Amino acid sequence: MVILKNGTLADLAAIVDAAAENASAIEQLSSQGHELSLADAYTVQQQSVARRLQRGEQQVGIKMGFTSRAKMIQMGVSDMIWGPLTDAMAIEDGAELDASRFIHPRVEPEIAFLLKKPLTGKVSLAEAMSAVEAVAPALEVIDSRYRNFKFSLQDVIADNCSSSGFTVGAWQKSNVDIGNLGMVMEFDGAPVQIGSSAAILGNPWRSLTAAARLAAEAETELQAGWIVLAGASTAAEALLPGVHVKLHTQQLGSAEFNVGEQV
Ligand code: OOG
Ligand code: MG
Repeated sequence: MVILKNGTLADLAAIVDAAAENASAIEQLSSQGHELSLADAYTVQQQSVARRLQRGEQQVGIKMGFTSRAKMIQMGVSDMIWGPLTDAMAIEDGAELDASRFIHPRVEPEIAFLLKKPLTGKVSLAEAMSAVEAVAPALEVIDSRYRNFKFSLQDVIADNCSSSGFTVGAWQKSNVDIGNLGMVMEFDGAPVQIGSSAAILGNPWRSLTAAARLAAEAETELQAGWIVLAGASTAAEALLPGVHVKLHTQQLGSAEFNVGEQV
């Protein structure tokens, strides 16, 4: 049963959107007494992203979340989630991140796919691979709008899966074997997270087939030209003012950004 305290799903979408816009933390929807189904949570997500699009942002892809055990354990959830990425979230490789735009940002190492064909439904690994133009190392900046970065599965879905920024390194040919690549995320040259791309569902390509399945369930498709983030291979690390963040991967190159001094 859906229990909605004071208002509609659209009101909740306005609340999470405003929290992101103003970089101000809110109570979890679940602790405010809102009992959302997963479908309701995705409706809130969609309506909050619609507000961004109304302000002129463009959708440039989607991100997958909780595709590794490391992330599920860190956040205490065990189901895959997904949500849209917009152009306003993109951080140029090597650029400076304005940390004042965020509440309590964290960063995590990922793999990105660039689609050259639309993808939806139950697709084989070979079909998924043939829809991809290029692959790249990526850093995702997540910033839960909930106090203390704590949430239920419905809360985090409604909050567009904590999406707030992403950097994609130089695109590489999609025939690079990404099944088991070493990934080292450094802060000022010192490793803070070390893992393998195999931590992402055993192979990051599986995250793309899962995304295609989720798109079909939502009666939509992943579009040509979109970026798909496969999900983090390790736990996320809290960003610090002034820090230089760099992800090194075996074979696939690197991605990096600097955090501004202003918090
Ligand atoms: C939710 C987003 C999860 C990932 O890569 O697993 C995610 C969160 O951890 O706040 O982006
Ligand atoms: Mg992520």
